[in-house]
Amino acid sequence: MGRKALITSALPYANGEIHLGHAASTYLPADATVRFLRMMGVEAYYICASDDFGTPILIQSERENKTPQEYSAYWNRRDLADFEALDVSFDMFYSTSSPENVKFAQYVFERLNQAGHIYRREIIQYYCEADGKFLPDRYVRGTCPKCGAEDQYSDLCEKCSSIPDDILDARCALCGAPPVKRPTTHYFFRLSSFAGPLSDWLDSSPNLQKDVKNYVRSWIKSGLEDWDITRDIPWGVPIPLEEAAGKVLYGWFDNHLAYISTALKFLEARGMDGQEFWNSADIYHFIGKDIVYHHYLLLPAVRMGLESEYKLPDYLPTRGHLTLQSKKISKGRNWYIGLRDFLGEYPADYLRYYLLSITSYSQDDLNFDWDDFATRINSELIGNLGNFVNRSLGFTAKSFGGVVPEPDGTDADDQAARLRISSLAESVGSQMTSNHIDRAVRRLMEFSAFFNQYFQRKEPWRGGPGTASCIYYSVNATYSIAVALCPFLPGSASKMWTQLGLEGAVSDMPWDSASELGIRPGHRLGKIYPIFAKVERAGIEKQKARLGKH
Ligand code: B3M
Ligand code: ZN
Repeated sequence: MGRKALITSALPYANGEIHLGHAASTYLPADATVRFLRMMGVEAYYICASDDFGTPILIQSERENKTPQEYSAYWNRRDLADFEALDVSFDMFYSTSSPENVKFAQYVFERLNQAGHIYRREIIQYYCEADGKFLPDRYVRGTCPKCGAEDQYSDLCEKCSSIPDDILDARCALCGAPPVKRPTTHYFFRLSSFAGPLSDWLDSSPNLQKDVKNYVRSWIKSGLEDWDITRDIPWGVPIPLEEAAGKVLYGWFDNHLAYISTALKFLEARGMDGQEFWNSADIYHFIGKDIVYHHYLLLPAVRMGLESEYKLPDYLPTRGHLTLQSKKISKGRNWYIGLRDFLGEYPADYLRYYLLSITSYSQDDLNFDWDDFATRINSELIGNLGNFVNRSLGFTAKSFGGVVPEPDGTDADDQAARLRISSLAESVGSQMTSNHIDRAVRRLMEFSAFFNQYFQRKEPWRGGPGTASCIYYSVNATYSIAVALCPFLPGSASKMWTQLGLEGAVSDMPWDSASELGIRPGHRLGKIYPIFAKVERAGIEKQKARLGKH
């Protein structure tokens, strides 16, 4: 039986556009991985959805005079279009408010409830008598007790970043009236009772990141609190109990369940047994470090509570945040680059190259720097890789009429070239298998640098002996580059494929073909042109000047 895999990346809130930060920490690493796995012959599917429920989305939809359904559906479509422009290859992009996910979340709630993992408790909550509503934290504003800043959320002061226990001078965010405190019944998930099984799971999961496991263990040690999974708002999955009329599940209860419900929908539409597939596949959830708690504790505990009807994740690749020009990204201060704006100026593959080559398999933050972006694109992607590809193919077109010659002898340089080609698939692939995407990209660039030097040393333009061999190996190295580049820069890889005069899609090639001599003597190349255009410094200065301005 062949290997199977299901890959997800954190579900974007249906509440604003995708920006470079999203792309860097989860979508691009997951996309490169899934593309690589497919070429490795793994039956791999990439599943995602918009995260539709929750108070912030409800509030924003009210502000825009839309229903929360309309509002979240708008962002769902918009996000998907942006992801497609970045060549993110989802097999399915669905939503947490889909009928399938609502039903599945209710089923999970019922199962956990029957198994005794859920209990009721009365809590005290703000209530606005004028609006006749319970007010979740986001609906209450007041003065921060710590720094004195006025008009802050009751659960977050945006001035001093503290999370106030009890905000001063509380007011209803809808009508401004001071709310009262009232008791309400909430449902709690017994996370605390899963401390033992969660520790065991961390210990027995070799593919989870070590450093992340360590601090998750420290959270478990300091005691897990049960988890309030209820909201008194009209936008969410209704709690499937008569006594709970008007209450919905907290968004973090249902959102990660959409990984499963969306995968099932996708697989079953193709005639497969979704649950069977899930449980025999490697499960990957790509996340950013801010949601470690939810993915290393809540998500596995909920799945354990279902008696592992759906298996736990094998991989939770966790990456750091993106900073912009070394400063924290902030929409409010316009220190921010929307994906759509970026792709209006530069090709998707430039962003893919830059972000994938700086994203380490760690929680270290990574930094988007405009000058560094220009330098890397111009000197690495174009100066190294693009240059070699264009040189080798261009020379074949000019001096051999576009027909790959029969090699004329093999010297030590040619032997080294041949060896480089035979080890490329393993050299890049082993880094991909261990999630080190940046190192994989670097190895590919080293390969291309090697061939630039090879070409330079062989001086084929002199036309002496060995010229045909140099061209033969160089064109084959370009073939290898096209195959191995495919998970990272799929658009550029397919242009190379066409220039090589090859049919079909390069993404359908088996990964190991990157190490084969895929081009035979006598093969005719396609039309050759430079694939990349230089990033101009003037444009970069314009982009820099835009940041932070309104
Ligand atoms: N919607 C976005 C975030 O906190 C949140 C992720 C859900 S993943 C199940 O980054
Ligand atoms: Zn009010």
